[in-house]
Amino acid sequence: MQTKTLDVRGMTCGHCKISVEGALKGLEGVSAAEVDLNSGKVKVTYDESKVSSENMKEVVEEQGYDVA
Ligand SMILES: [Cu+2]
Repeated sequence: MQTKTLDVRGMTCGHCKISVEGALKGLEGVSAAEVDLNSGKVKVTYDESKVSSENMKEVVEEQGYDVA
């Protein structure tokens, strides 16, 4: 297991938090995702043999947010 922090832009409320966390947790290999709305940081715990940061970026962007 590995931990990574994503920088996500455009999250403003609890709904954004749920959308982003849900999208990431829906990826196979992601075991935890936690959004900090104040900083825009998302802490992701994942299995690097199953999921890449490119996969994470994609699903977050699909929800309408930008990943720095
Ligand atoms: Cu929102």
